[in-house]
Amino acid sequence: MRHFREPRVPPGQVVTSKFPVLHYGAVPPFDRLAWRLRAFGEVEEMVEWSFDGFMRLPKVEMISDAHCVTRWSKLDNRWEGVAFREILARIKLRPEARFVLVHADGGYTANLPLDVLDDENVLFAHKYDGKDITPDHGWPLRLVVPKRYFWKSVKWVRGIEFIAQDRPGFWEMRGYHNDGDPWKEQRYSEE
Ligand SMILES: Nc1nc2c(c(=O)[nH]1)N[C@H]1C(S)=C(S)[C@@H](COP(=O)(O)O)O[C@H]1N2
Ligand SMILES: [Mo]
Repeated sequence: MRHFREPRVPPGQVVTSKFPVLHYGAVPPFDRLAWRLRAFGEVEEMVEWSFDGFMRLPKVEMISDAHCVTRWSKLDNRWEGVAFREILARIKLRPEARFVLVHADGGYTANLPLDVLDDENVLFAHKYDGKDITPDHGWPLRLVVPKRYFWKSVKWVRGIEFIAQDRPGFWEMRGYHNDGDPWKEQRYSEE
């Protein structure tokens, strides 16, 4: 499945063929037996997946573009993983759930409205271009949200916290725009 918005490259972006590595802090170690993905917050019951359990979920392949707020865009990224909607179908949300704070190993977070994540092009990816994602790009699991700047595509995802009121994530607390729509050039919040 391919998902592109028009114009294909958002304003102020430059296309690169490289795949830059960008993150705050160190690449977290991966412990296959200890690893869990947790859905919590405004849910009737917390849901938790082990690594092997998560890998048994139905997979999809999606091709999308990545737009970093630092102005590089990388087109035609072939991701494979579990659709966000596949996860959503396995969780009973409370009616209060309207936003999501996505948590990574090491404390990085990003916030997104639930309706932005509840889209057919959002997935938790474990493969890139047919191969396991490398540790520096987020192994074993990264979120991919093509409609937002790439900082919201959280690497090393471990938690999906459903919340009633929006709460800023790591970069959103440090001056990045709360919404981060590349086509609206929502890079930084107003002073
Ligand atoms: N856990 C975590 N995820 C993260 C980040 C981070 O610092 N920690 N940086 C974000 C930013 S700013 C970008 S541009 C992309 C970069 O992804 P890449 O290194 O695979 O290109 O990851 C995003 N996801
Ligand atoms: Mo970024």
